[in-house]
Amino acid sequence: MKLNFGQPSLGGRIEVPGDKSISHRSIMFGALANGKTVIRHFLKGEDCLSTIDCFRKLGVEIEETDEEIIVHGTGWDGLKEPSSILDTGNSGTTTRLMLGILAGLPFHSVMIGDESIARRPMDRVTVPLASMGADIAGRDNGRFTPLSIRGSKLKTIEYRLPVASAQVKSAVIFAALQAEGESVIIEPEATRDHTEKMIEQFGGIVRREGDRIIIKGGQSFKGTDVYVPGDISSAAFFMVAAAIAPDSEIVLLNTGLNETRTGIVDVFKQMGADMTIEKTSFKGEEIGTITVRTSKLKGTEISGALIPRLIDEIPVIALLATQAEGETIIRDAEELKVKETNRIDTVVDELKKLGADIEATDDGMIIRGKSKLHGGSVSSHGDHRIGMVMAIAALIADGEVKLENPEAIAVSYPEFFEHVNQLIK
Ligand code: SPQ
Repeated sequence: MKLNFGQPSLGGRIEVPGDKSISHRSIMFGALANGKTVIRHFLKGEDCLSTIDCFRKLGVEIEETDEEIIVHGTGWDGLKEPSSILDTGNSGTTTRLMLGILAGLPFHSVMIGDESIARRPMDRVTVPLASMGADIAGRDNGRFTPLSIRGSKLKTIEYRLPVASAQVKSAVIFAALQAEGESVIIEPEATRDHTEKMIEQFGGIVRREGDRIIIKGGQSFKGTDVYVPGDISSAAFFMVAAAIAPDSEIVLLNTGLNETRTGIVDVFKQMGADMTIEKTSFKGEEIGTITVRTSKLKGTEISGALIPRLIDEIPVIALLATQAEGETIIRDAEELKVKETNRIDTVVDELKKLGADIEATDDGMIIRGKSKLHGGSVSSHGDHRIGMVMAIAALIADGEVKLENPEAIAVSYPEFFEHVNQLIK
């Protein structure tokens, strides 16, 4: 795809698609609940469609209209042995969270994903699940897909997560919900808490005591209405675009502002961005309007407890940092190496091709600004977030950017280029 925008100003109001993490979980809880769940502003990206497909194969009726997704929940007991392989596509969330669900169900299932999923570690989930009694086999001792899951009776667990991961936490929560008694999960750093919030939304109970999450097994859920807020991880691309393009202002309506996801807002403040936030409503998840204008930015340091609160935004924050005066240092972000691609390497390599002064470190990157970006040939490497970073970089680049494999963007933001075109003044 040839991107030749001519360094435009940007302006306008958009609502980004629904939050990917919340959309996945709304299908999962909707299926596990008894009765009907109606989901509005669901993300119809490829990843969440994979989750729908897996639950259909487990016997759940799911209706799709333009406005809503309706899940006819079967309850835990109503899920059926799938007669074909569950294909989770490119979605790490689907693969890992489904493992926690399937581990305790009384049937056999097989799960497979795409080439990127086949490279991503699943032992971070299969190891704690095995200690709860799960029977999961897979390539390289259960480390990689394809995986075969034979449902078994699960025991409780007290588990300290070795990495700050909402996917591992959520998989263990799903398994703990099926064990008899109380399980405790201890987080090294707080990660996104959509699973916990959704347990409550569907009528269940979860306790949080400091860094301990306490889950009682044997809970059943009741179908409900879910509104999915705009995904702050998608909004991030346009927050950055507005800050770095000349004479620009972008308003992002109905964006999710859950505290465990707003690390990027903190970074914008640290870097001196011209941004306002207005909280508009609260229903299960906080929501608000984010407005960003062209900004004079300064470099910053991003590390520690902030990292899980912005892990998926780091690639686009790297682009932002190329347009800030001084040095930006990102530390403690080794987790980036096990995403759809090794996002430390892919973002560093691709931004370099457009003239950025950026270098990879063992656990993050160092970016020196401010650099003038130029045209060039880059690739998404099949990673939706890298594809979108490069398209936003093309907005400020002097010259044409050729983007290879832009299709990957449909994983989380099918309307991305429509919104880019709408915002060009
Ligand atoms: O679902 P997937 O492929 O893992 O998606 C990513 C993304 O960039 O969209 C990561 F590659 O988001 C993860 C996120 O990084 C979604 C997620 C969740 O919904 O629980 C949690 C994070 O992953 P992790 O491994 O830190 O728990």
